[in-house]
Amino acid sequence: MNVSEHIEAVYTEVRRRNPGEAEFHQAAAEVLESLTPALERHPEYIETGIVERLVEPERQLIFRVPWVDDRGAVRVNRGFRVEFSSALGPYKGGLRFHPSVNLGIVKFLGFEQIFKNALTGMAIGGGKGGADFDPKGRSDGEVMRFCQSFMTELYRHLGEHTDVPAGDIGVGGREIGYLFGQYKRITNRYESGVLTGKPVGWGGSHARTEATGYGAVYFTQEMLATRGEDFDGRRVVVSGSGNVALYAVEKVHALGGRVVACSDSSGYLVDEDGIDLELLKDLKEVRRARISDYVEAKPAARFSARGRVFDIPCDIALPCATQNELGRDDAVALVKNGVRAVAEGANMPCTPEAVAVFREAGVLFGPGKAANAGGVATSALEMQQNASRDTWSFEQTESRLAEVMRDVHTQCRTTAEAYGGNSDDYVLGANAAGFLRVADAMAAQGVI
Ligand code: NDP
Ligand code: 2IT
Repeated sequence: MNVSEHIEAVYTEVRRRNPGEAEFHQAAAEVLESLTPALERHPEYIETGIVERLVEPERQLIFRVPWVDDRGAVRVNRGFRVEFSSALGPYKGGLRFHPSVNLGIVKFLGFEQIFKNALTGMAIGGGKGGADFDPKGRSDGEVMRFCQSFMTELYRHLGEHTDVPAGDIGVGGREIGYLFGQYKRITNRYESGVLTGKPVGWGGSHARTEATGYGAVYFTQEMLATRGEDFDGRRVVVSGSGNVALYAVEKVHALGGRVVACSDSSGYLVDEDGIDLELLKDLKEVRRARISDYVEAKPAARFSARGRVFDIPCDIALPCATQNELGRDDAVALVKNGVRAVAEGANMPCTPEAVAVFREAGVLFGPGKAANAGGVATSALEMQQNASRDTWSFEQTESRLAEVMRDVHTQCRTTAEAYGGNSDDYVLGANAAGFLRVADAMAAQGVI
């Protein structure tokens, strides 16, 4: 069997064994397609079954999460934690609370996380979890009881050297606080490093809140620099208006760009003056409101419940909401409007068809594994601070983040050049570089 046949056989088996998990199939296909040159140079990875082992999580947990709502009614959600790979360190990756969460989504996210975490150069394995709980419209008390019930099951699988969750969609500082409190209560241990994304003041790291959005913009800045360009004076569209999107907007503005549109699941917002970030932060971080409310405070802006945010002309697009939010038609519209660069702040926001459109048009494209790695990298910095009982300044932490993003960018380009001959192929570069680091560790650790 040659390398292509081997990869095809692994993919066929992934589909057969994981029926109905469309997002996991999609994520696996994207990585596997990039591995031919790496496996041709390393036949020992085929002999030791590295790829077959990588696509099978080390452990998958699914559990009942019962809780009582404010009216006294019993609710039941489903919780997940997929511990995908511990080759490089404890399982590491966020928790997502969203009604769309199912096993296939958690597995796609956990699989991506393995390679992303490897790219950061830190000692972190890959995992992901969450629940089909919808925090929208829930009181703080309801969210607290849900988090306590979730942790009452999950705590036995966690530990600072075992599995270290963080936030993702629907999980921010509030939820991490409740989860940490329950873990501490059950275990009777103040184990700071068991969760990251904690608020600053009791174990959280400066710049973790900002890290994913800032990191995605740093990565884009590096991509633009390869063509002698930068953010200054550029029009930018950012989708989403959550944690990643807000801090992407903040950094774009700091670098002289202008974000003219953003979105949430109810529609999108255009503000030609540039998004007023203080207003948007107050709406989203404090009031937990909809972006349509922005227009009440700023009537010159326009909200649209229909249509597509990526139809708004821009030089740079940063999809920062959710998977498969940017399809072929969006990509065609962006290219027609002259987009120069696209970087994925979210995980897998661009469909494979959209990525193909960018590739054909020669648009710089930064895949999520590389572009949004700043969040988890700063989580690893939080773990370092917790382990040494130290607190670094914002500046010190942000400069480490910037250094990691520059290094991830360089790794993508040099690996793409070495394994495919085209240093602009960030998809190949990110997948191959992440894979090689994990594969080396797996080969050394034996068949486990
Ligand atoms: P948040 O919950 O803070 O924000 C999510 C944003 O995306 C909201 O604006 C939300 O709108 C929108 N959104 C979510 N789901 C959908 C959907 N199905 N359709 C349309 N819009 C949707 O999450 P984050 O900002 O933390 O995460 C955003 C993305 O970034 C995710 O893909 C996540 O996996 C990824 N990511 C996050 C990291 C982090 O550190 N937080 C690190 C790396 C990647 P609404 O409020 O209306 O639901
Ligand atoms: O997708 C991601 O990288 C995250 N949600 C952050 C994970 C983490 O452990 O900080």
